[in-house]
Amino acid sequence: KASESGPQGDRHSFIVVSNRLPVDRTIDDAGEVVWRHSPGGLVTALEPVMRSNDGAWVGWVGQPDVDIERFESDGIRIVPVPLSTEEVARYYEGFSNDTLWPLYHDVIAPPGYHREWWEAYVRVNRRFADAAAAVADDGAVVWVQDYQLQLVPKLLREQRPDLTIGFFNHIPFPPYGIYSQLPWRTPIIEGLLGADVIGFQRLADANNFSRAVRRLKGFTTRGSSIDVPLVDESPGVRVHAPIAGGKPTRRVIARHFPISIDSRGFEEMAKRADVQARAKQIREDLGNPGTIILGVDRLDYTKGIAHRLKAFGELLRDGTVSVEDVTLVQVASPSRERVDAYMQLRDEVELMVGRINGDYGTIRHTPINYHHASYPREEMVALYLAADVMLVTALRDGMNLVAKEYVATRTDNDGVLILSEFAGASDEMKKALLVNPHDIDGLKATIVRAVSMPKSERMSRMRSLRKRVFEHDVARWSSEFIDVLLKNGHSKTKQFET
Ligand code: GDG
Repeated sequence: KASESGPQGDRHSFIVVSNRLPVDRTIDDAGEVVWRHSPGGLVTALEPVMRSNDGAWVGWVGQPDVDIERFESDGIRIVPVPLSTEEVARYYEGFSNDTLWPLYHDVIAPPGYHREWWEAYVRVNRRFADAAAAVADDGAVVWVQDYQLQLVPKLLREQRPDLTIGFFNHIPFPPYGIYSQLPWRTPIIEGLLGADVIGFQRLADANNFSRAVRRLKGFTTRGSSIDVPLVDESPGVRVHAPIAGGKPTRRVIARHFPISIDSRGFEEMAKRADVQARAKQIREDLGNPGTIILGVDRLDYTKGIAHRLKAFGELLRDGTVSVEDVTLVQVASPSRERVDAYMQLRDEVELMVGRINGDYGTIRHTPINYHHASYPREEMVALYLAADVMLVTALRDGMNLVAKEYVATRTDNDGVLILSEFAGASDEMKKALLVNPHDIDGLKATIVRAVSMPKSERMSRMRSLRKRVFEHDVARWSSEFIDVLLKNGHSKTKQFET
């Protein structure tokens, strides 16, 4: 359906814009460029909508200084946005990952505020908006993803008032007292308000955002609705009831749409004989311990890895758990390795792992089986299946998909999920053992409770968790978002298949 790329052709009625494209550019042994499809949850959810609505995906290929023509990958039109080495350093590693990321996660690490990072952020957001505008058909639906692109909704609306624009924030939105530190707090709010619908993970995030809008812009908010005065009364814009005696407004919806996973996909993988055999092998290779506790995280300071290591180390020190009975497997996938805070974190975590293993290990048993590595999806699922207890101790997390993935793979209805109340997932996963990871004694008591929980309780909790994760999968998340978007969007938007 998509026409050939070219200056005029190639217009689409559904466009997803995200920092990273769902494809990886790799160079094979022969020096040839190979595109590998990387099927994350977002891609799985959006693929059907993409196909039935002539969709395109706008984003960066993940490598600096390469300018690539539009192309097709697995039926999806790919529209690459180039970034220079300097832009990667300033817009991506700098402003996105060293300013916004720590600020939006409750300043767990100190955010850096640098004007040249902000300038690059503005410049790159404009490039993404231009790229989306160039391929958007008349009245198209554009869905912008995440904190790297918060200015895109406004920049896009300015040049294309015919579009219906959605935005989804995958990370938390902080309370105003924290958000207000940001020197560029007002332009970012204005950037987001260019959207018709702004989605957040939790109700609390949406409320934090609405409060920031009231404080910084003085606009009226009612529930999830925000009245944004119309500066430019472009024809076709759906005008909401004018404020008494004031200017006409457009309505922006800011509410929560908790993201999820492709639950069936994970379940199917968990049922595969080879994956189950691998899970058994993992248990054997670990010496068949009584209990395997698992942690799986990007190596990120928001994930509370040090807190869980501290709790586990103290349990060994106290003799409450023994190295013969309990093993902690920790997968820490390499992440943002050029950002200082991440280098420091790696040192901190690896020092702790080394100390605990040195203090409590024996020739036969190593308390913490630590991996600074990234694994194929099959191996992750085998690890979930091998784990009796899944330990999620994030200090702040938009959602945390790992918690949902663990539950989806447990077709035997067994296994205990320990889940931080600071992860968005805790709003839905009430039958997990909820913890405050800052409370080390509480965390230790919860680990002990999980290790000794009777099977009947494990199963009744897991059944209820599974029900939630299967009823609310990522396909439902995207269709709910798109439904609300179409209802609140532009009148020019034509028929759209969800
Ligand atoms: C952000 C928000 C929100 C991890 N290591 C490997 C691997 N993973 C996969 C997991 C999971 C994903 O990465 C991580 O997702 P999370 O949700 O846990 O965390 P973030 O990366 O911080 O994601 C978060 C999410 O966006 C979605 O909105 O939930 O709050 O921070 O799918 O399985 N996958 C493979 N190998 C690894 O080594 N294959």
